[in-house]
Amino acid sequence: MSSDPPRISLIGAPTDVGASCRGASMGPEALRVAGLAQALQRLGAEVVDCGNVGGPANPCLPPVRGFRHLAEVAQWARLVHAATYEQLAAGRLPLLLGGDHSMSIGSISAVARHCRANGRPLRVLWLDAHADFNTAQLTPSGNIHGMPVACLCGYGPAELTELGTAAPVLEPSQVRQIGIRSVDEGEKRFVHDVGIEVFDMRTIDEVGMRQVMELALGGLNPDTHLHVSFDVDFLDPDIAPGVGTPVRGGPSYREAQLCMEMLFDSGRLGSLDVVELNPALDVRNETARLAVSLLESLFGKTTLMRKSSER
Ligand code: 5AB
Ligand code: MN
Ligand code: MN
Ligand code: MN
Repeated sequence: MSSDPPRISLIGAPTDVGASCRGASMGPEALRVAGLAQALQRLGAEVVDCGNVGGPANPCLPPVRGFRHLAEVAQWARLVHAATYEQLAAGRLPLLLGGDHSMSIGSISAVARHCRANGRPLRVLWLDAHADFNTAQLTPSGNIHGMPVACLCGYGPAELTELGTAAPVLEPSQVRQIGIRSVDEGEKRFVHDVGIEVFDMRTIDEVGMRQVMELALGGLNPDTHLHVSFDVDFLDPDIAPGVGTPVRGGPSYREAQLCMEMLFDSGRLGSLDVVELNPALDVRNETARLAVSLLESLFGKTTLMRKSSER
């Protein structure tokens, strides 16, 4: 594994047009206030804060033909795609600060385009309470933050499936979902039919986070680019209340830390989204501070010195 310090570019995407509950647009600033850049620098990373992408405001309209704010979500996705691609092309690790989860359509399409251009395999780990695999026909809400995985796999409108690279952006076989515990009825069948590998909470209960992570990270090539899409509602809401769509029964503090530590140990992290943090629902920014603590583990913080043979 290369021991070069990571060169991280923070990119804020202050949008909540993909959700019905407002407030995720304040997520980037809450993560900055919680000391994200300084925490990463303490671990030896070189960190540049690129500031925020400036997209359309939230018009607060009802869904139209199964989508709320489709034009605005698509515009944010294009802007996030461009900002992410620019940092990848410069050889840096983009760390997207959301924003609701629809912005991952922009970041992950840029990552896929970058991997295609460089002939590198891509794997996406989706840490979330939700499968985010709805379509306009299946969605109970019209909220596009419940659709990004489907869009990335080619199921969705052209403005969300064709972003800078040929659709589908992802094959289901490139995706692993972890922590899932809320899937809508139609979505459940669709996830099953396309064959996404899902490590739901029951699996984590039964075999433990360690084995789940070993399986989710299994079969990576030395040059695989790993993208982690971290929806903060992955965490149990008792420890992470600052999210718009909480679901009880998520990973504990310790399980989440182990998940992050094992992601670091993979040595493959190439890009990252931190999404769905909603400071309007948080308590004294504690969810943002928890996210920063987890990102410290993701970027290599350990309790003890580790022998090189343990990597
Ligand atoms: B999130 C729900 N499945 O589609 C829907 O937080 C919730 O990005 C989606 O995972 C949650 O509206 C989207 C009920
Ligand atoms: Mn999500
Ligand atoms: Mn979620
Ligand atoms: Mn959510």
